Amino acid sequence: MALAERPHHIPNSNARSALTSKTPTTVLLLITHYYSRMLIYPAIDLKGGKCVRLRQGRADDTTVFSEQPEDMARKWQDKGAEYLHVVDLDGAFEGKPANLEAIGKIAAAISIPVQVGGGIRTNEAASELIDLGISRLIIGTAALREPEWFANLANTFEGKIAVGIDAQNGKVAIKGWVEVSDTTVFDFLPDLEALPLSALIYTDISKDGMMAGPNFESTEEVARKTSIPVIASGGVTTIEDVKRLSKLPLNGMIIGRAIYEGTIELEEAIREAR
Ligand code: AMZ
Repeated sequence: MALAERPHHIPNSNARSALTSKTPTTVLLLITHYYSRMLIYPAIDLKGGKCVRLRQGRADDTTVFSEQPEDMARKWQDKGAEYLHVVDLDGAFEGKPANLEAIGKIAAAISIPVQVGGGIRTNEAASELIDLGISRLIIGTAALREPEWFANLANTFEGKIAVGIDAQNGKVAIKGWVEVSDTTVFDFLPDLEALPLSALIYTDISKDGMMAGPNFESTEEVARKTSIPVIASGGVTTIEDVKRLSKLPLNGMIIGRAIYEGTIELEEAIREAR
């Protein structure tokens, strides 16, 4: 299919009007988004320095997949990944990065860009990760709770900051998903529109790690209501899920448990998402 015909390459009217209020770097990012194909982001979640997966984000439901996360990073890169998604779970629970050593090893082991989220709540934490070579920082809790700090961060590290929106029954969850705020996802979106963000990572918590498919409806609704490039996360389980998400106006999708349990072959997902 020609690029221009692909549904996820047709920006919505929000996106067009938003262009006029953006800085040159952000305009470049949006144009890159318009012409690029969908990315598959293999996920590495870190807990105690190990590569794990949780179910619905619960720390008491952990499966360890590797003691050497940098080996996993190399494996996903060798299978063709173009971008890696890393979550510092201890960081998200504790409110400050807690797996910097493992993150540094991952960044040093591979040449593809890496995005990292979990516990980034200060400029110092952000700078430390940027210094380790991380290309994109994902901010969840502090984007909701400290909007002025977050706006500053987005401007300081323009092009490197993404917002992570984790939804529990339509409300934004924070602090390692232990707390659910009163803010709905759709109330939160307009506040983000004016910021120079490189991505919005949308996770439906009830689907995460459950191997029962993503929430297509809410993902599509989010993607259609924002001009920020959206990355879908949570529940991608089969190649049919990948195909169906590929038809939505997304920047890409994160795949976690499915590539560890083998219900999706990463190479095939990358082929299907082109
Ligand atoms: O699985 C969890 N309990 C979990 C998780 N995966 N809790 C937070 N996170 C991720 C979010 C986002 O990428 O999806 O951590 C990041 C947000 O962290 P913070 O500390 O900024 O809220």
